[in-house]
Amino acid sequence: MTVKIGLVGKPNVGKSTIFSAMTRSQADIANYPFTTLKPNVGITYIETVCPHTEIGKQCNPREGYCENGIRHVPIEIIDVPGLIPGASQGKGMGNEFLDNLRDSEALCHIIDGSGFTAADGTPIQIRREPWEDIEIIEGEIKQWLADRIYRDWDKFARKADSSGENQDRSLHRKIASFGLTERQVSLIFSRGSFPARFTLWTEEDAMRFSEIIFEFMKPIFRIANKADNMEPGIRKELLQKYPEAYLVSGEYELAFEKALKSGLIKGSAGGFEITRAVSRQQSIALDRIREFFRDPAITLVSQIMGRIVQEKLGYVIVFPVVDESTWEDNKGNVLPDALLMPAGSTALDLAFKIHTEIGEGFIRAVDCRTRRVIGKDHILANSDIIRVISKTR
Ligand SMILES: Nc1nc2c(ncn2[C@@H]2O[C@H](COP(=O)(O)OP(=O)(O)OP(=O)(O)O)[C@@H](O)[C@H]2O)c(=O)[nH]1
Ligand SMILES: [Mg+2]
Repeated sequence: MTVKIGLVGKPNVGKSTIFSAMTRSQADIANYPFTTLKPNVGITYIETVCPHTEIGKQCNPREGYCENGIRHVPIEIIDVPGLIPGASQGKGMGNEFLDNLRDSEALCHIIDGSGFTAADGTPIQIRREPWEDIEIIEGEIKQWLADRIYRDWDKFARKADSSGENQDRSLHRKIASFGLTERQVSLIFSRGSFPARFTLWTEEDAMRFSEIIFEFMKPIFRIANKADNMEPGIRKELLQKYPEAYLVSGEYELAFEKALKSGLIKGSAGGFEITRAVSRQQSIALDRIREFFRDPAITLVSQIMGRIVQEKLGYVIVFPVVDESTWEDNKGNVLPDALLMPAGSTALDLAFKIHTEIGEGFIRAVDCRTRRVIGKDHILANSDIIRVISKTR
């Protein structure tokens, strides 16, 4: 199970373009709403310095890859069909597509920075303020979540109230598919004051509860796409309203990736050279792309995921090994696994992630850099190389 991130937004904002740039695959892209009819699922990578550079041996990744000492750790990206006002009620492509986001840990809300699309994604000639869509679309997602929680509520409430079971436990079971722990549910539950009996809950209570859940479990990151065609005033205002928003251009990044792949250019997005004879038109386009990415306010979509997963969600990348001196597994593979572990994970959590049996038989672990023995409660740090010693191995 890897970390999953969902791309959401109204139609025609460039979700599939961003998806293609991130996953280096080809999703359907077109300037009309509902180009995407089925979710696209793909892999992108987050980058970290690979510890193999410390021991002078090349690693053998089981998943992802390693290039020039940078380990690329896979995560999953889901590009869903566009959402329109009323989506949670089944309008547009219907809310079944929202269900695809159920197990996404965070959502990237893509908005059209250029403003040349209406609320339903239809192309328009006069710019709209791009932040208008933030409330509309995010409101739909919250409503969808509330509906999922409130679905079959009466039946659930009657049963839970009469069972005498602890309320947290009942509620946890009801929303099990959202992947929260019982402790998290208790915490959310204690944050708002909810009626003492489930049968007394109103739809409003469910909405309030889902809002707290939402903030807790589905952080939203806003990404303004089409920044290549954004008015300076609008760009400034957006960043004032949403200082954490990223500015990107899926289109330019995709063009850059393609040119790089075909060998037309060499180097980074903001500093590439053209290596072959190109037409004047191509040369102008490439210069414009290079210039665009030189702007420090612009982020590469391929780097956003690393920032979100590591900096915002607090994941650490941990390398479990079997041999503490060679950093190999028992088949001689050097640093075979790079595992993403949630913030605050312990050595015991790692043991369970490797295998339930290893977790159950946990004896102690070793920090392979310092060769120090660590206990089950030891909190893992980014780039830790850990050997777990367990009754089963
Ligand atoms: N100027 C500019 N246009 C872009 C950019 N990204 C995408 N587009 C254009 O926006 C249109 C929509 O792109 P898609 O990627 O199909 O949009 P989508 O959000 O997946 O749309 P749906 O699948 O209909 O929900 C296409 O014409 C793209 O070429 C960008 O960064 N800049
Ligand atoms: Mg699409």
